[in-house]
Amino acid sequence: MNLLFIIPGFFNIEEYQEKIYNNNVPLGTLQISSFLKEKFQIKTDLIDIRIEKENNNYFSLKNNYDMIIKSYLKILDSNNIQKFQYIGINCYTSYQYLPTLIIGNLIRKEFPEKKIIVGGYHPSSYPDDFIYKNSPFDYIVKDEAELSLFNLLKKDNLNNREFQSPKIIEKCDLIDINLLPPPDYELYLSKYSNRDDFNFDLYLSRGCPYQCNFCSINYPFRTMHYSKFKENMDYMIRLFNKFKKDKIKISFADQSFFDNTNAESILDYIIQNDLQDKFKFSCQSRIESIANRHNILKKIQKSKLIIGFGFESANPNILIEMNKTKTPSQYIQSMKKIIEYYKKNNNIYCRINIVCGFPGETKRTFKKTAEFIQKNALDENIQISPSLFSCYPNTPVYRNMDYYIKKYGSLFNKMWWKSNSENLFKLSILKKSSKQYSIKDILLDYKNEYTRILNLFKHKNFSDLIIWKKFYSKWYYELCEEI
Ligand code: B12
Ligand code: SF4
Repeated sequence: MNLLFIIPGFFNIEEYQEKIYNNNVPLGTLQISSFLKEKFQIKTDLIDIRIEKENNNYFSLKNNYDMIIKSYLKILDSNNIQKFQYIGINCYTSYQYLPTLIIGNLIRKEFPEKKIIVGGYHPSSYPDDFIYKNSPFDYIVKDEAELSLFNLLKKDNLNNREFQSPKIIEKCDLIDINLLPPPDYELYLSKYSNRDDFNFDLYLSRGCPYQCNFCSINYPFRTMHYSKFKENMDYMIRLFNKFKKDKIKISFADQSFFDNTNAESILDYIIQNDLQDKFKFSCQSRIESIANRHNILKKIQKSKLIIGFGFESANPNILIEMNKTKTPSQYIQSMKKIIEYYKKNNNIYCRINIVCGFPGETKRTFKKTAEFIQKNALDENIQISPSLFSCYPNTPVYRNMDYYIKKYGSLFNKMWWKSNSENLFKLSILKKSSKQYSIKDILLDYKNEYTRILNLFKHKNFSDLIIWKKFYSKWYYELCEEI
């Protein structure tokens, strides 16, 4: 039995996005790979189309269809697709929906005997998007896929295609993440051994105890035992030595790292083993989970863990609409406390994430957040990461768009992921966040205000800033020309 995983690329993206979308290992897929290897005598391989030489993520699907098909076919051939019975495509984001369809159709046409399984965040939210006349897919697996795939491969009849139309595999029992082997990083390292620019993600929990309105509906929250973390970390270190990789960036993919009861022990482990000198660790955290934990803040400094705080906005109404907090003034105070701590301690910096253009955002609420940052956060130990709100399916915002349309006059692009003509990221942003605040106004404020603020920060990455500014300026002028 053998299974080839495919990670689709993107269409029509630009340098700015390529930098963000391509630098992580496909963690969930590698987890499935090691799990199935442990359960069956199965051989797995993986093609990461995002970074294959033949692929060009900048191509627009509309104008380059034939060329794209040619390059995909070359990639499949050179990776020996003929040798595999099962093909598993990870349609992780909705930006990869169209590439997933194209790859699926191509495989069905050129290699008709293959069984094609699709999973990931987009099929989990919209499985029906993969069901249509002559759909190439055999199975659409929703949500966490380890047990679904295990059951499927156990029962399946390999000799012929059973279904005329795809079969949806609904979520089954929750897997105990402590029973999983470490993700199959070895597969990725051996396949892309020359690559040095990616982040290695490691997770210690799944799901999230919160549900912000802009985030996809989460898996049930559960954490790994500390001993399991050690096992996975030791395995990773052994692999990095084997593949002679140093200066590796390790990101904890946990959605809220400090909600994990083992977080403090993990920091102790890093410090005791001097791992902070070998690797650059980062994670994402809620503000409330550490604001009053002085002891943890000290350990964060020592372990040089870079934390991205999902602050998002300094406007109380927007914070409530986001379901970020029910007590916005306390929340904003906690952010201030953390900033003060970082300002006084020089060992390490943190990152503050901001979301602009959430439904209900007006010029006034936008300014309020920018002013908060300028007043409180200008310091060499703070970085900021402002981004525009993208409306993904399977989020409370997308599902309840009528509420925002009625209350604020917001304007959405429905089913934006099906468009083949544009950069999908641009379509995923609201046309209007509120009645008087269109995407064009937001873009102008966003690029002007944050260019000004980012230039005030002492330590910044100039090349990233230039790429960021180029992307948003070009987009703004495109919108001006449309009118
Ligand atoms: C950690 C994380 C990241 C990490 C990367 C993690 C990694 N290495 O894969 C970073 C920070 C790099 C990242 C980047 C991005 N992310 Co992200 N990310 C997450 C987060 C918080 C958790 C995902 C995770 O690691 N889960 C744990 C792992 C073990 O499981 P998994 O990946 O879900 O895999 C399971 C299933 O998907 C499935 N599966 C996976 N592969 C396959 C293959 C087959 C064949 C099958 C059948 C099933 C299957 O089974 C796996 C195991 O159970 C989710 C939030 C959320 N609500 O879940 C967002 C989330 C997935 N990200 C999202 C987005 C949009 C992005 C970005 C585009 C963000 C951006 N604007 O820059 C980029 C794109 C990167 C890319 N590769 O394309 C969205 C996707 C929404 C959508 N519908 O498109 C989410 C849901 C957040 C949100 N806004 O709601 N992300
Ligand atoms: S945005 Fe972060 S804290 Fe909020 S639900 Fe998503 S993962 Fe959890």
